[in-house]
Amino acid sequence: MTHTQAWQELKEHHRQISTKHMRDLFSQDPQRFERLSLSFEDLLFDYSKNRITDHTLRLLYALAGQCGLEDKIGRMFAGERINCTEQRPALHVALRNRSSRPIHVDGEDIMPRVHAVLDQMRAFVDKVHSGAWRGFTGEPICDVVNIGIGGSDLGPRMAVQALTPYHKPGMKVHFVSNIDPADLADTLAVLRPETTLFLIASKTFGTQETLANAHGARDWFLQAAGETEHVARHFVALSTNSERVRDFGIDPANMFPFWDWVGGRYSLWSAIGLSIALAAGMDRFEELLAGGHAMDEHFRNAPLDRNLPVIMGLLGIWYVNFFGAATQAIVPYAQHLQRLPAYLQQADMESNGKATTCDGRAVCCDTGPVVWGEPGTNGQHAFFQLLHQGTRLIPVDFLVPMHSHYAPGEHHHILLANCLAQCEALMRGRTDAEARIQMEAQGLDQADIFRLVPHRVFPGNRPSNLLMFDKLTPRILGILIALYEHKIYVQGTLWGINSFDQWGVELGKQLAGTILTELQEGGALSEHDASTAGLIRHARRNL
Ligand code: G6Q
Repeated sequence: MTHTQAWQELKEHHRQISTKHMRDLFSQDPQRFERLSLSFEDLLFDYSKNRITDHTLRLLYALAGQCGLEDKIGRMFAGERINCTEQRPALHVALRNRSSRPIHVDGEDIMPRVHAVLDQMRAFVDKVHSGAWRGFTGEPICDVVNIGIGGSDLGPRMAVQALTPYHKPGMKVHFVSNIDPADLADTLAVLRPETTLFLIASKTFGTQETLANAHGARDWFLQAAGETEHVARHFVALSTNSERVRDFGIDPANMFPFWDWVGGRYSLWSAIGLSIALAAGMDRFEELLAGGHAMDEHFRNAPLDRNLPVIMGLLGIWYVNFFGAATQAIVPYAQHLQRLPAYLQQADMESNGKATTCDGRAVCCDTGPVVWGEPGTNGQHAFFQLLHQGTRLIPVDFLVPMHSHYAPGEHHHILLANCLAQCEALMRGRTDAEARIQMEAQGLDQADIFRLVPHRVFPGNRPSNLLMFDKLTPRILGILIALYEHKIYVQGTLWGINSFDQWGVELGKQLAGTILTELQEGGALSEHDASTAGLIRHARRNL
């Protein structure tokens, strides 16, 4: 990317535009909002409050073109092995392919397999909801516990919470991920084994935390149930690895499969989404898939300059690589999207937190930013101070529904007003003169005004996107998640990195093994640095 003509021109253009204020760009162009916003179904994407002009956009589209973005998008949908280090396709789009278009992997159309698992999920979910699936005492299931971590936890956990208004009455879904025993203990404390169903969610079925928690849950269950034959009514597996599922003691008939071409952090659309379907019903889960598919079709077909994920991805590159922005804030003005920042943190940082290009060379520019955030309005009373007056440039994505699922009226209007006010304030800031006028109106004397002006000035010119939609439905949730997934792919493609591997996570899976043995079994320590060795000895003395 850095060798393209467009990159060089963008560098020069950045020098010119970095002194321009968005206030002026707005006052010079009354049509700026109309020109720099796009609709997709009931989603309105406003990107007019960015530090861009038409020329910036032209150069960014040229950059995408010179990096072969359209070809790379086609390669993903065609099932090519774009996950170059693991030699796999990245086909989460197949999981939500609602068209009759076949998708091939090694010459096989994988769509019949995808549909078979969806049918299996529907049959199971219907049985649980109707009470046909019962626990070992004959009571119906009313609590579901998803045991998984990382991609086998964050997506379903976020989506289950997002779809709270759609939850089936009498059905509660819980999540256990952390190996800290507090997580499992707190969850089990409020449950009855007779009416609890455990979903052991693990692509590999080899993840230490998940297996330890699954064993803990099974021990807890067997203390009440006694006979291991009852495990079959209370434990199902969501995995790609049937041998390990059998070794754990789960009947492969109770396994919901998926495949190695589904990345963990892209897997909520697969059997890993069973907790979503159990919470809200299979019809709602399929609406989520349909939303994701609608965004896929848009991403595949829309021209670059009308393409939401492409525009979002390019804007992100503009800030990371030209303005030096190190982080990206995600602020949903929707309580039920509370887990969205954590979900996107993994989706983005695990995908694009890389410094090596697909062909094995070091990248020569920054890649994925730190992604973080909290829902509004809570965030306003916490970190927004730094967004407004701190020394760093932090682009913000705001998300807000127009309507609430809950009582209409003031609460939601206050929420919406706050969201719009924050976008406006970040863009406009407050000038010296405006700060003075405000303080004069408040009756402050001139000495105080003089003293306080520097503190009450806001520089503004701080960029944000606004994603505004009608209501938080399964379909719009699917659209939003797919939008971010594709944005991440656009950026990974331009940076020339592989967005679909995660060697940093694999490292974590290997590291603790030796130290665990040393902690548990004593004996001579293997080669460690002095600090680690000292800490292990300290822990041994105090365990
Ligand atoms: C996601 C990562 C990682 C993974 C977890 C759990 O893309 O690969 O977060 O999802 O480590 O792995 P398992 O599902 O195999 O237990």
